[in-house]
Amino acid sequence: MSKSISAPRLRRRRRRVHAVPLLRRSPHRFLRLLVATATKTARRRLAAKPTHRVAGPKRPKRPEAAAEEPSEQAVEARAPDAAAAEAAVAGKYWAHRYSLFSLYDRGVRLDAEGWYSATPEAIAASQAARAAPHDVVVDAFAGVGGNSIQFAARHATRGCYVVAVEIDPRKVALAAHNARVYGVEDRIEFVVGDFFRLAPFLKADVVFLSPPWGGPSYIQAPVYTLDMLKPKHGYATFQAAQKISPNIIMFLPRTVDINQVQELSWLSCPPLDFESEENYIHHRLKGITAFFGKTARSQN
Ligand code: MGP
Ligand code: SAH
Repeated sequence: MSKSISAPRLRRRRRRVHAVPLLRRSPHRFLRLLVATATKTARRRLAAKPTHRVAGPKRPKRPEAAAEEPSEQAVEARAPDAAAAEAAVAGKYWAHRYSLFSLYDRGVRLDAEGWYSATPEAIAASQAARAAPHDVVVDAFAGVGGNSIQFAARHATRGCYVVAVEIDPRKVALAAHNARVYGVEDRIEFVVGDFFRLAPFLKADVVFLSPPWGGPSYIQAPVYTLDMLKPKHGYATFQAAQKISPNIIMFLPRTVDINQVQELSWLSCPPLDFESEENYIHHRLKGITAFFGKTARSQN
């Protein structure tokens, strides 16, 4: 179910950058540049985390490939509170595991936020279908990899390239692991960093935005307004993405004020093409996807 609204195109702007460490080597010049100027932010964050190991929730047996993962310690190190939260959330969302990741039984891993935030696989696949075969895609809030994996998987034979940005290094480790489970790790560059700092330095054809909505309690507000997005207002998030590309896909709560979302297209002059789509899993409305620029169907 979708509705489309046409409008003309948009203008881009740029700003300064900070950089971050990559989890693996990058064949791309701009990413090598990021490595060279890496800030110590991510390392400090890791150092501040408790390092003692506790029993986490029961997980399926790991595939052998995971044993070679360099950042395995970051995945396994859990504070007791985090482990408890993970177990509780996993319990609530366990029934959704295959709609989140159809290959769940092959060793997919999620943390607490991942369980309630990962985009269901079928929705992520339909969002990925809006990128063109050779597009470079930035997944700005990559989480445990639900969207990055589908962008990479869809264009597996055509060299689509995904840059997955995520501020939490433990989630990047989980996403990298999950990408290996899906066999698409070669098509994704994982970057630990703050999207708002990185955006001015990135170039891509399409930007995908699925920022935090404020946790599962977001649904308590009858109408979700863009100022409720985290860590910044939806306008600021959209403007950061515009520095990279006018072709933006945004995954938003089902209760979002759609008029406010459409107004984002007017942050450009001329305004961007716009389309919104309701996303259902088993006849349940899970979220709304907004498409801007060439990702809107009116342009295709
Ligand atoms: P939901 O609205 O919390 O409903 O999440 P849920 O738990 O599926 O149960 P239902 O029975 O009410 O349908 C629906 C979907 O929204 C999740 O599968 C995620 O893909 C997405 N989602 C939920 N949250 C809280 C977030 C979030 O904070 N950020 C992002 N990016 N996506 C989220
Ligand atoms: N689409 C993802 C889920 C995203 S949840 C999936 O399918 O797995 C939103 C993610 O944004 C969280 O993992 C959170 O850690 C991350 N995040 C929050 N602030 C960020 C920032 N400033 N830059 C990059 N990532 C950020």
